[in-house]
Amino acid sequence: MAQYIGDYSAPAGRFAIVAARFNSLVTESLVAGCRDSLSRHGVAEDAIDLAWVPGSFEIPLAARKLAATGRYVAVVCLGCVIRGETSHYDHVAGQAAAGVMQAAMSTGVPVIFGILTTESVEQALNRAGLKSGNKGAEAAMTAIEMVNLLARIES
Ligand code: INI
Repeated sequence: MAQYIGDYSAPAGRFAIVAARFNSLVTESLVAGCRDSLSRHGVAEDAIDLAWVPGSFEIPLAARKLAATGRYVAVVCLGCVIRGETSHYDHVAGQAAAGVMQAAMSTGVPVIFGILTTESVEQALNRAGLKSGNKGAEAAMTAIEMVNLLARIES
């Protein structure tokens, strides 16, 4: 029986991060956590490129463009959607999630969903480096694992 699993060793190749400026107090911490986690796993700082988009709704298009260049082994998407009093949240969060998946499926490049979807600012901050870890750091590790997994499946 073949069993495939990706480890956390630094893969060769470049990583792209796509981050939303909306709720930047939170997303800047996600970006910092992601870069820190990539570096601590052995990815060189100059092997990481960063693209800022206005909001999470815009993340999938930029992620797909970056993935389709063939220059990146993975694209990490970082954003923060906080539920408000309108249905805007559901549209933005739903479309961002579907779009990130579509970017991965249409390019074959791991495109990682590091977009927080929370009920409150407090919950978002807790998941961006306070009580409950840092979603950006988690997304970086997921990216590395997926790159290594796909390499093993392909070899
Ligand atoms: N974008 C976010 O990233 N988070 C939000 O919480 C959010 N809310 O709540 O409105 C948000 N809206 C902007 C959206 O992503 C687009 O930038 C905008 O609709 C233009 O397309």
